[in-house]
Amino acid sequence: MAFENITVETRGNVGLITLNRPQAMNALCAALIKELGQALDTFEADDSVGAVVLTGSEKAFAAGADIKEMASRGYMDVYLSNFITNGWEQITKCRKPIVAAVAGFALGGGCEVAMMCDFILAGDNAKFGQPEITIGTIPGAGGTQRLTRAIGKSKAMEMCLTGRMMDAAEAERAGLVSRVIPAAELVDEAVKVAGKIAALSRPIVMLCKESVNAAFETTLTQGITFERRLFHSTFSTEDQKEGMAAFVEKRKPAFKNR
Ligand code: CO8
Repeated sequence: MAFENITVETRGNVGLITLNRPQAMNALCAALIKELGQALDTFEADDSVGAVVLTGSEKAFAAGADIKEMASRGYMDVYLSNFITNGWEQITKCRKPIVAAVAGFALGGGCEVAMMCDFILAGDNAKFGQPEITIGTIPGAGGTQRLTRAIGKSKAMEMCLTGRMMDAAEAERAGLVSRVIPAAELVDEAVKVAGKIAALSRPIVMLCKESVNAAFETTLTQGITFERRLFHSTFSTEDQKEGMAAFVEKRKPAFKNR
């Protein structure tokens, strides 16, 4: 499939999507978001791919929604077209894990896209921010919600109300990113991590992702019950039998995704 705003490749069992609008700091124009959704759909349906890495350039993961594209839009236009909902959902609906590899700017919609992924690996030059307030609007793709859940009220409120950017070290301290990696090694490391996940049992990985995500939607008691049901269900799989037998027999498991 030919894309204009992203590049797409596979590295072993990992799908790699690179946002590629260098002239606009990877600003998320409608065409880019549509292509991103198509690429994710393709990887989701591809049995040879077990996990996805989403990255940008070393300078910018994405500097937000395309301001030039939306600047003159009116209320009825954004309301009726359901601006933002259309095209973004593939990221959060994808059942295969998506690792965000963020170097440079991840601002506004860029920070929101990174937070829609399952975890974020940050390059040491990464800068996260929700600067919408400085251009007369507010985050519109989950920034006020996901950032607050990730780093707590005080930091999220300060960032959303002032537009202050957070560097990679602060983002790691605050729990927004799982690890900081030298920017030049970021994509290779992200592909390595995603490759490790992709080599595991696909259904078990999906169940695990589903269970962690339930933590954001349920009470603790409901979440723990949900987790227990999924845990019990893993005992119906061939891969649980294989994984535990391999441990006992001191060999590597050969998962069949069954
Ligand atoms: N939209 C459109 N063009 C952009 C954007 C953007 N978000 N960001 C950068 N560009 C363009 C610039 O206009 C410039 O283009 P040109 O050369 O034609 O003038 C080019 O990219 C390079 O940018 P700069 O010259 O500004 O580069 P600097 O290194 O000086 O600054 C910054 C880099 C700090 C990233 C700066 O460009 C900046 O502040 N960008 C805007 C950041 C921002 O406000 N983002 C939030 C946007 S609003 C949003 O995301 C709402 C999300 C809602 C959901 C999303 C729905 C799709």
